[in-house]
Amino acid sequence: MEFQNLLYEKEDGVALITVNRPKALNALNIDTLLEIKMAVEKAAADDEVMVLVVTGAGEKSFVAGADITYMMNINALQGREFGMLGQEVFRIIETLPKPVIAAINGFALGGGLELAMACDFRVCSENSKFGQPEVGLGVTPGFGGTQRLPRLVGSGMAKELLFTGDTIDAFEALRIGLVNHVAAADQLLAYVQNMARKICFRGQIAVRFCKVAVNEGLQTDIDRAMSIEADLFGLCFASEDQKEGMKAFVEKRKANFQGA
Ligand code: DAK
Repeated sequence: MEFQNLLYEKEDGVALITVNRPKALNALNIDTLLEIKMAVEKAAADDEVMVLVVTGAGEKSFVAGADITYMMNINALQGREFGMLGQEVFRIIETLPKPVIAAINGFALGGGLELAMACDFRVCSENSKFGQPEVGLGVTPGFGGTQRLPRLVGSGMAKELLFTGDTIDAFEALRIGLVNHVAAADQLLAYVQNMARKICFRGQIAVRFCKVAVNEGLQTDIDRAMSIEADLFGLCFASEDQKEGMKAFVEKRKANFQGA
């Protein structure tokens, strides 16, 4: 599969998807969104891939938003379709049965922050900048930003960022819980790849069930959420990984999980 707007690499169970339009600071146009969808589906279908990492090409930008040069002349119907495409692609990432980590290497603005927020968690470089500047362009965020930002940082902080369009730096993003870690720019990918590899050594069925339990549990009431957790916990006992994990513990050795 040939990609024009991104790079796809695979190493040691980790698929690295790099949005690659550095001249436009990796802004998202329709083709790029469609390629992200294809790359994510390719990684999802590949049994050797256990974790996905999403990043941006160049040293300056993760993704500086949806492509303003495309959006400036579209009509309401095209705007709706563009928004729905971004929402669909990001929802695929959010619900993918494999962990997805955003390695944010610079600007994560507008659609770029929305892409990062659709990932399971975020790690950024010290030079990163975050914001939802859409109100300065006369639009609302359209790829899930009004919904995921308050879920991540709370409604007051989200509304401040959405209403002002202000940009915050890496350490403010860390403080408000938008990112989990800040790494030196030249260490970012190695840092994230280490985290990804650590996940690869765990029981993959259990990892995937954790993602489902968190995602689905957050969408429902606590009693239903506990029931979802109990069902998934119970299902783990139908796996070889559970037998191997517990046997390895008793035998005082590292588990050799097969993801089965
Ligand atoms: N789109 C297109 N091109 C972009 C871009 C973007 N979002 N961001 C940067 N570029 C391009 C610049 O135009 C410039 O191109 P050339 O002039 O060289 O051809 C090149 O990238 C380098 O950018 P700068 O020269 O501006 O670089 P600086 O370091 O000076 O500034 C910056 C970097 C990130 C601060 C600045 O480029 C900037 O402010 N960029 C725009 C950031 C932004 O506003 N992002 C949010 C985009 S809006 C919806 C659906 C979707 C959306 C909304 C609604 N509905 C359906 C309702 C999504 C909205 C967005 O994401």
